[in-house]
Amino acid sequence: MLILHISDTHLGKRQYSLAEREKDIYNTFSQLIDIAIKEHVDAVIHSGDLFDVSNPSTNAIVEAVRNLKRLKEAGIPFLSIPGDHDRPKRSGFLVPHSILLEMDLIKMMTYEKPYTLGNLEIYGIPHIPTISKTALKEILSSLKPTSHRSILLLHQGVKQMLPYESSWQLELGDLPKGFGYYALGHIHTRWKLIQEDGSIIAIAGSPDIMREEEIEGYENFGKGAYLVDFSKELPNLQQINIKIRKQKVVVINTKDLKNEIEKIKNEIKNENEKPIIHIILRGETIRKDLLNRELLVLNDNVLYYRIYKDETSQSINNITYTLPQEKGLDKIILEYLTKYEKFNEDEANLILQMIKNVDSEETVIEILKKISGVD
Ligand SMILES: [Mn+2]
Repeated sequence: MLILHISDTHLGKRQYSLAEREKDIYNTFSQLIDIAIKEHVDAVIHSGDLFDVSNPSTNAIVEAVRNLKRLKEAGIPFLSIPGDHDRPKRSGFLVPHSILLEMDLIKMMTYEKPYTLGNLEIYGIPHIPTISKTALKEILSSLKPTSHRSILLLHQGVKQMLPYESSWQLELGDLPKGFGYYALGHIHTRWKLIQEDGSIIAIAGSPDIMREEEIEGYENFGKGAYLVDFSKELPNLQQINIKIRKQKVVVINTKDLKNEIEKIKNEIKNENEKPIIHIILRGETIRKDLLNRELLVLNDNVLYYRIYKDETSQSINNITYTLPQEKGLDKIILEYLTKYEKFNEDEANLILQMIKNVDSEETVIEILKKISGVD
C-alpha cells in the first residue's frame, strides 16, 4: 500500500496580489497530482488547507476539480480533512470541500469511523481551534486503531514547533498511541519523527513558500510531498521534492546601496524563473523615494521584491537607537490588557483569541461566554 501525503496547498492564494503567484500555487498542486499518478499510489491523503479561504474563487475550484478528476480517472482516491483556512467563519456555511464531495472527487475523513483502504485504517479530525483544545484532547484519547496499519490525519498547531501563545492546540504527547502514521498539516515547514515503536509523525508542509518564514525550511528540506510505503508491518517514508519558484532573503546595507543591489542582481540573473526577494535593510536610514529609485533595477530579474525588515538605525545627536524587533504583537497586547486594563492572564488570553478570531461569529460567542462565566 503506497500513500502520498500532501498538505496546505492553499489553492487560490494570490501572494502579493500577483496573478503569477496564484498560477504558481495551482502548478504545485498539479505537480503533486502528477507524482501520485506516476507513482501509482493507492491514495492521496491531504491534511488540510486545500483551499486558501473557505469561499474560494471559481478559478481555485476549477483547478481543484480539474486535477482531482485526473486523479479519479487514475483510480486514486483523495482523502482529506478541512484545515483552518477551509473552515467557514460563520455558522451554517459549508466547507469548500463540499463541492468536491458532491462531485465524488474526494472523501472526507472522520474520527467517528475509520475509512478503510485495503487493510489500512484512516482516521481524520477536522481542524479544531485553540479555544476548543480540551475537546480535541478528548477526541484524540478516544481513538483506538486496531494496528500500526493505520493513519491519523490532523490539521493542528503543535506546541513543540509553534510555542507561541494561542497558536498551538496539541503537544506531541497528546497523540494517541497505536497509529502507524500521523499525517499532520498546518505547519508549513516539513518535519518528521520516527518514534520508538516505529510509527512516524510527519508534517508534509506546504508545497510552495507561502510566507518568508518558510524560506529557511525550504532551503534545508525542500518542499513537496511524502511517499509513505505501507507494504511492511511499519511504514517507510520517502521525501519527494517538487520544483517551485525561488524566494530569497537578502541583506542590503544602505551605505553601499548601488553595489549591494548589483550584487543581488548578479546572484539571481541565472534563475529559470524570476525569484521573489525579501530585503532586510541595514545601515543608516534612507529616504524611501531614493531607495525605491535604486531598487527599480531589480525589476528585470525578479518577479517581486519587498522590504521585509527595516533594521536601519536612526541617529539623533550621536545617539543611535534601533526599533525593537523582538517583541511580538501578541505580547504587546497581553501586556496592555494585564498591566493597564487589569485583566488577569486567563482573561487577557481569551481577549487576545477573540481579537484573532474576530471574523468567526461562532468563536467570538464561545469566548464571550467563557469570559462572562456563562459557559
Ligand atoms: Mn496552511
